[in-house]
Amino acid sequence: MTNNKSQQANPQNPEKLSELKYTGVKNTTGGIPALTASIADVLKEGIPLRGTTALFAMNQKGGFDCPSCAWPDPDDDRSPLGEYCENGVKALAEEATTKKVTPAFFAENAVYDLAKLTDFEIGKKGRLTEPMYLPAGATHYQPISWDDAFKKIAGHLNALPSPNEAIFYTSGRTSNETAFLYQLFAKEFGTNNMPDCSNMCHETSGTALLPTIGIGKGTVTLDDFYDTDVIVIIGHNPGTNAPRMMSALEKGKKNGAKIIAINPLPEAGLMGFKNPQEFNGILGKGIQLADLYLPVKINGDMALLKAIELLLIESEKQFPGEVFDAEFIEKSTTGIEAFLGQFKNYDLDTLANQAGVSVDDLREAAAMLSFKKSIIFCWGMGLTQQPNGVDMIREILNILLLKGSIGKPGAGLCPVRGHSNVQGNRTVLINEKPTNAQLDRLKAVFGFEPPRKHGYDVVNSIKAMHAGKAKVFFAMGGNFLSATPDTVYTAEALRKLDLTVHVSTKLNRSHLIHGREALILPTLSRSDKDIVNGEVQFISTENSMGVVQSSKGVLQPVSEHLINETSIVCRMAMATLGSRSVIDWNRYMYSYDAVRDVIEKSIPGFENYNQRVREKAGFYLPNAARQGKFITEKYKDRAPFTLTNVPQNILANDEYYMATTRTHDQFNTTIYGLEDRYRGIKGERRVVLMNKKDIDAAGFKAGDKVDLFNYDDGMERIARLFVIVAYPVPERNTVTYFPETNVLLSINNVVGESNMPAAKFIKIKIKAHVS
Ligand SMILES: Nc1nc2c(c(=O)[nH]1)N[C@H]1C(S)=C(S)[C@@H](COP(=O)(O)OP(=O)(O)OC[C@H]3O[C@@H](n4cnc5c(=O)[nH]c(N)nc54)[C@H](O)[C@@H]3O)O[C@H]1N2
Ligand SMILES: Nc1nc2c(c(=O)[nH]1)N[C@H]1C(S)=C(S)[C@@H](COP(=O)(O)OP(=O)(O)OC[C@H]3O[C@@H](n4cnc5c(=O)[nH]c(N)nc54)[C@H](O)[C@@H]3O)O[C@H]1N2
Ligand SMILES: [Mo]
Repeated sequence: MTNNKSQQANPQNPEKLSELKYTGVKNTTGGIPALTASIADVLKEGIPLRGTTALFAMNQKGGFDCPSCAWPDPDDDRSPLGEYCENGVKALAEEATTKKVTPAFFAENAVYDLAKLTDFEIGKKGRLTEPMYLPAGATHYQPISWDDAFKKIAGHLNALPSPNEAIFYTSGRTSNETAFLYQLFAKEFGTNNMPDCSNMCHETSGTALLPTIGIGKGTVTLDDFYDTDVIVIIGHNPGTNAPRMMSALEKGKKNGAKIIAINPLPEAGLMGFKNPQEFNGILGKGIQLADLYLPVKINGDMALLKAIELLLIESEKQFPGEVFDAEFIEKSTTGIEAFLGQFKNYDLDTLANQAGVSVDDLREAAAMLSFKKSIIFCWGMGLTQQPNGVDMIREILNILLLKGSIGKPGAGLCPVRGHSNVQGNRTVLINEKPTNAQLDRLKAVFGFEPPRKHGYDVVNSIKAMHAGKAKVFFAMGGNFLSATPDTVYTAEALRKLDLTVHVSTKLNRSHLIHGREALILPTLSRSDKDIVNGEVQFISTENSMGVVQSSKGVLQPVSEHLINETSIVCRMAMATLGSRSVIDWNRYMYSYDAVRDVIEKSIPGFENYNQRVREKAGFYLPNAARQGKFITEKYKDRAPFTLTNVPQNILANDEYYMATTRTHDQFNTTIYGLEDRYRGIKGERRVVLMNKKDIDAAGFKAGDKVDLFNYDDGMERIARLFVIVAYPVPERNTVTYFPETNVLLSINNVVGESNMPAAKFIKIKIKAHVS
């Protein structure tokens, strides 16, 4: 069976609607609905026993790390009711399912036909069970032995004229141990082409912070939330994307903290919370979370932050010495004069207008901060995926520097990471831009010369594939096609390759949009028992706050053919490098302890790794900024105030800004269901949230079917068949769900400096649907 070009698989979700029910925005999260939703998910996958066994082990000491988000577990007291949340349970149900995608399934279903399904339908097919191979021109995947699969990969890699024609992607689920070996293999093979999901996620945060505070990570710990004055949550939706953060916010509030929420959407998780792990929370009224909600316009955050600074400067003039921390500024910062000097060019009314927030609300926000010294700023994709995200995060730092509110308890920066081990992957050198110091250490430990030339990030990988400069794409997890921007362009890029390889737990669209040949390599998930030499092993991960901890799966793998990710890397390395290699891959394949020993030698901060990772709650990696030491290349032991600009956002009459977000019922491209419960949107993902005034002005009605267009780079991009929902978003702002609208995001629409896709800032036009 061969494939002709006109029969190309659909890189997008099919244009079909289900049944939208809109019941209005909620104002609390958690409580009974969250509990019942999570139990329902375990039952739906037909896994009550597997599910509950696993649930009791999730996030417990000695158990496994939840495969969902990167929010930390409490250092001591963990809830006996379970340290998990509704969305952690859904993530687990998705992995623990006993449904299987077997060779028989692939024999029955052509790639072309599978691509007619929605991502939701594809994901529900179950766990992958055996390695599969798609020969050139074939219509169906067929089984292949592990040995033959590695031979194919080795053959392709070794045939490349340059190692830089291979690209090795990582999604942030991979353990520290696998990730370290994976980057080691890529480097010994000869390339730094290691794009990862960070390049779409918190690269912006790292880019903003590394040169300014000396570390590209946050500075707070969980305990800081319990004793602080003010927590600002900007561009993040904790109720859905880090639900266990809600317990920390609740505890902080009980201890007297105030919360300011800055978001174009009045997200339920910012407004109120009923703790499903406490009886009062399950049954009671719950607590109000945000003391102040600022409905900022999309990308209005810079104006908002500058307005707050302007007002803080005013109050410092009125109450000298009481608002700013003069001693801290003098001792630990640089550039205050230029920073203060710029404000002669700003006025409050203009900034308020640009932010879309009233002057009164801005004054209230500034008043909440003026006389407080312990402030935590949390942020997520609402900032990092904006074109000026790097600048905005540095502006947040400016505020904390003014207040001396960093490097001490109860205060600091909290980028809320995404994937459960995305931060750990970076720590163990999954990075397309390794530093010379990092490479020197690897060279000293292993004795080979690692490549120095920086590699491709995600956006540059896609461009390189499209330009024919790369020929082999290997993905350690993830769903590259669907997660990345400009879907049609990216699909073209992937189709130009000689070989695409995906190490995966579940079927996804990236398996269906492939190179001339393709491989799917199935692997264990976090909750599966990883048995090596007859014993269940543990791996380790790092959470959002720099704690490294062990994780040990408890479930029987769904198929005897699954091998762990570490074996996949080691066997690929042995097949590809053979006697060229100076690394003992065979040893690492059989001993995670041996891998941890070399991580310890190669990366500072992992002293006594094997011993400390076995301690109850793991260990903290060093973080000098947390102690108020800002060790940067350029400014030595001071953190700089950064001068930034407010963007001038101008729209034509028929244009809107669009932010793409997650629903409450998905993990990135894995769609758990169709219920965005907290937003009251059920049964449909193809929606566009619009302000009522905009709907009227454009002559539409709520419920109308529309097509969405983007015209960046002088070309037309179309996402067809969406339904209008009248929603409390700022005027001329719209919100849709990813990945359905990634097709509208130009590959060139990126964040300055971090080169991340600007997925929260897409200019669109909306027209009546034509079928
Ligand atoms: N259940 C679940 N958990 C997850 C994930 C998941 O998909 N499902 N994904 C994981 C990953 S990888 C990540 S990175 C995180 C993502 O977690 P979040 O950062 O919360 O991600 P998003 O849902 O994309 O959007 C965040 C918020 O940004 C707001 N926003 C949009 N534009 C702007 C703006 O211009 N300014 C401001 N201030 N806000 C804006 C949106 O309204 C939304 O509330 O969650 C992680 N956890
Ligand atoms: N428009 C728009 N685009 C976005 C975003 C956005 O907000 N808007 N967010 C971006 C962000 S923050 C991120 S992090 C990326 C996410 O990008 P990715 O990390 O590439 O995507 P995921 O959807 O998390 O990957 C899901 C797949 O991972 C595989 N998988 C799950 N668990 C495991 C495992 O344990 N091992 C292995 N090997 N595979 C596993 C499964 O096969 C599953 O289908 O998307 C980005 N794309
Ligand atoms: Mo992410």
